[in-house]
Amino acid sequence: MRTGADVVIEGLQRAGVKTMFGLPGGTVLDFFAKLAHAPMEFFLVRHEQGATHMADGYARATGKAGVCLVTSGPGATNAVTGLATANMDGSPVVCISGQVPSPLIGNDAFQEADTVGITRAVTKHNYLVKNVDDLPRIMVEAFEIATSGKPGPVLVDVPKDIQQARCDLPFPTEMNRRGYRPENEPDAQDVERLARAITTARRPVFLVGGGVISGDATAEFTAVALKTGVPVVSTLMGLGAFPGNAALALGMIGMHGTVAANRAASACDLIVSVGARFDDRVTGKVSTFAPHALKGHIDIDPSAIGKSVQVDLPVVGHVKIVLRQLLEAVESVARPEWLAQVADWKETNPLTYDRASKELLPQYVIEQIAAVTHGDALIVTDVGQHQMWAAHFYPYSKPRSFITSGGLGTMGFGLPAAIGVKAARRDQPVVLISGDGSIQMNFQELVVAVEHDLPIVVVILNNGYLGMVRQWQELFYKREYSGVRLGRDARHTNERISATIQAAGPYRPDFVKLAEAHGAMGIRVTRQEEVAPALVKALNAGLPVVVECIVRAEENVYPIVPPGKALSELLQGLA
Ligand SMILES: Cc1ncc(C[n+]2csc(CCOP(=O)(O)OP(=O)(O)O)c2C)c(N)n1
Ligand SMILES: [Mg+2]
Repeated sequence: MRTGADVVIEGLQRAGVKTMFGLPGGTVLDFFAKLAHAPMEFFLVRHEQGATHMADGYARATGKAGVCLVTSGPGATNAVTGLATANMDGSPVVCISGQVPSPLIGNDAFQEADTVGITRAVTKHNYLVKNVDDLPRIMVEAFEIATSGKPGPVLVDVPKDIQQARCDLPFPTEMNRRGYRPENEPDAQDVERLARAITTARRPVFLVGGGVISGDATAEFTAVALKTGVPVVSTLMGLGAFPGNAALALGMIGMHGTVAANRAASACDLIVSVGARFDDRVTGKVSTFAPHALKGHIDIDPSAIGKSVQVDLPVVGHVKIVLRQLLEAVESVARPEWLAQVADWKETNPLTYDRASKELLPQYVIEQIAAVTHGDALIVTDVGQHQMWAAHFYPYSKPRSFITSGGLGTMGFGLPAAIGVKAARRDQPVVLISGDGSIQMNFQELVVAVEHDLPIVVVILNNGYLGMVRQWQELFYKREYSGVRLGRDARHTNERISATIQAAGPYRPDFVKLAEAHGAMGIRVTRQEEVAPALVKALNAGLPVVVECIVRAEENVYPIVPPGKALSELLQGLA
């Protein structure tokens, strides 16, 4: 007899799924019984948040849907942060969750949670399956919705009785759902109007975002940028969409953007977002964003247009199709003055740090990672200062080579995401750049990398702090440190810190021992000259390695645009 559980497994296979991440429980045992015979690699995680980030990492590295499988109640609620993370960054994740038997729904049954209610706001779409005959259609739709239009997570909640019920219906051959039709084809007049604006602009800028990467349109974007000769600024999510070493590349814009990118945005007369949504970390104070510029916006998601900034030249469509048409419609225009101006900003304000220091600085570690991997690794990050240094000091030249939680900024994303990335791209070196705070949020997943022979390199930039928060307390809260000291006595007040650090004893936890306890290798690095050899050893070890780098504690990320300020008001720090 073909059951609902068979339909789900068959649906996954029809979607080409070969890898799944999850953890069982009472309401998904029917799936797991079938999974035992399915030709798929199953990664047993240690926390369901890990499963969602692994699926998300897999999806970001490949563009294909990443799949996770969790049980009802606490399994599903543990998955919420991962779904929200994928949702904010437009990553195609399909999450199958078990649910208590239909007759018990609403009874506060054991391990019951209103999973569709809880996840509605953090998924692109979700389903509670009420009739087993809906399942073949829902499985097809789930993958179609996750991967089309603006990609995003889809959750399918399947009550236990539905998993066990008989289903004889075939899978539909194509999706036919009223109300969901991504508008891939742009309006020709909109494209024409934008092309004319680009051609006639005197100080134009492209703002490239993650949509160019998820839309597999980096070649098209590069062609348009080169043909038009328009300088390119990037969001965090857009890094890798345009070669970082190109003459037209001005680097990242926004709160931790480069001087050149933020000056260019403030001075331009046209800014065209290509797959970026004018997030507040990008715009700074919205009323002051690109004050002299017409705004163009290419996006597959019509609801993204005009959401935070007023858009003059909208184009709704698939970025790849739009850019192909734009390439035909735009003209090459020489703008020697503008290009000389941005080149000067770029040259006189490179991203830098205290290079003369004898101390081990976090930026130095990232430069060494770049040197040792020849800028060719897949870099995954957590969230904090280390994430911004990873954005600044590693040269990204390929799409899907920088994988980070941008929109939600989820600490704990990095390690499981790196595992998902490595599971998808075993041929590539994968380096996670994490912080001593973030890594502790999902450290338990390291054992999954060990068990599945995924030799990732985990670099922990240990500054003894929730560093990004400490930086804000230093710069914007008069250096009143509170709740940010890690590893040593967290009660130390600011004045007592420096005096008591040495006396306070060793950092806890001991990351080297923790790595070893998980079956990985652990290396601690405290001096500059130890960094490159440790990285080489880690990259060649053939097993997961944690490289803990004890870096200067109170180093700051510069430039920084203070919260609520205009991009033109960025602070450059001492560097
Ligand atoms: C789950 C979660 N909780 C809290 C925050 C707020 N937050 C942003 S950065 C940061 C500090 C991160 O510390 P660490 O991982 O050590 O990185 P560092 O900034 O020191 O490089 C915190 C607490 C967050 N982004 N995510
Ligand atoms: Mg830290």
